[in-house]
Amino acid sequence: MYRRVITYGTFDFLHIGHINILRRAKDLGNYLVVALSTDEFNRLKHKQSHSSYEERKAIVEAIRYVDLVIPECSWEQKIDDIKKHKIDIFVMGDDWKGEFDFLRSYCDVIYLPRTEGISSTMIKLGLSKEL
Ligand code: C2G
Repeated sequence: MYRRVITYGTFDFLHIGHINILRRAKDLGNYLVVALSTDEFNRLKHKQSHSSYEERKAIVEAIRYVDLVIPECSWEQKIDDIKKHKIDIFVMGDDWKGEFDFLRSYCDVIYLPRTEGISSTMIKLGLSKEL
């Protein structure tokens, strides 16, 4: 039977932490939707992404674990996304632990451990893992 998973993010400077969460999210089911933050929504998150939405979308769509990429334009769209895409499992890294528990009325909510020692910010600042 179909187990449909969704996760959200900016996925700028794609790195192993992103790949790890996408792989684990897909392993929880058999269809993975990624809601990718638009450039405008990044501004709402006070994030400036290096790559445009179009570039980040093309990169995330190229990942074997990803079945569909949709735009994330607002904080409020998650319930509609879950209904529209018939989502069974919502997945985020555990830096978001607890933030999305309200979605438990609509689907399973799973927070997965982040990958230590890597972040888009570190890459942006040119820091190595050892720092
Ligand atoms: N991540 C991870 N390990 C890292 C870095 C990121 O597991 N070292 C995970 C994050 O926990 C998140 C996903 O990768 O689940 C995408 O990370 P970001 O692009 O930083 O996403 P964020 O800005 O947290 O957006 O509505 C939710 C927001 O859009 C989440």
